Amino acid sequence: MESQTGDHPAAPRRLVLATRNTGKITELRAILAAADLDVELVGADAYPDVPDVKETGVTFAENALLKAHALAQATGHPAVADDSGLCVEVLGGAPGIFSARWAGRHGDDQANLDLLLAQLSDIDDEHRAAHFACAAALALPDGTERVVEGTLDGTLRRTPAGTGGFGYDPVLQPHGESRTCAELTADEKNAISHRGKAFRALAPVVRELLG
Ligand code: ITT
Repeated sequence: MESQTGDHPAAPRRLVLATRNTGKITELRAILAAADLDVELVGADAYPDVPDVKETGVTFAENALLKAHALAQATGHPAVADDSGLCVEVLGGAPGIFSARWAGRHGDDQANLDLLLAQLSDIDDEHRAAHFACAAALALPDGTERVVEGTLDGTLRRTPAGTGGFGYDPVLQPHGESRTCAELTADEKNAISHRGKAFRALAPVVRELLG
């Protein structure tokens, strides 16, 4: 526990980000920094001995809470986590919680994207609606928990475009945009993204619970 006594101002509370996905860490840092929280943000990589938690939940919210609680318990610090994915209408919401391992190997973005495009190759443009979804969770070592959600609606391109972002960004074109998420700047994506919305909603909760 950081000292809060004496004449020195209290050190900022440490907040651990429960992810090893570098694309996400970059986005979360920017989003939480913009919320101007007096916290020291540290990625899960700062705790290499803490094992990855099994994502056994069946919803984004359940998995986000699992990850946040596991890290809060293991580190003794408040932890935030997200679980996110792409939900394709014509696939009944899949890949959904399986987005990171859709082609079999967890985190193989290129293989996941190639498989999805192949599966949708016969689907006409008007039936290619999809959205990104994100649940953002905060867990404290004492078991307190909060979870909020955000979405980004769009349609799926037939061919990838852009080099920014990660995952399925090169094929998701947000409604009202002529570019894919991978063609937006980081700030432009954060302003409209599922993760941006969820973490902006979580920021006041972090402020309230961490003081
Ligand atoms: P952590 O569990 O360590 O946070 P992860 O990559 O496994 O990292 P998720 O379980 O939340 O993260 O899976 C999210 C997957 O959904 C991710 O691998 C992408 O394929 C996709 N995804 C989520 N958000 C995305 C975004 O903003 N842009 C593109 N693809 C995204």
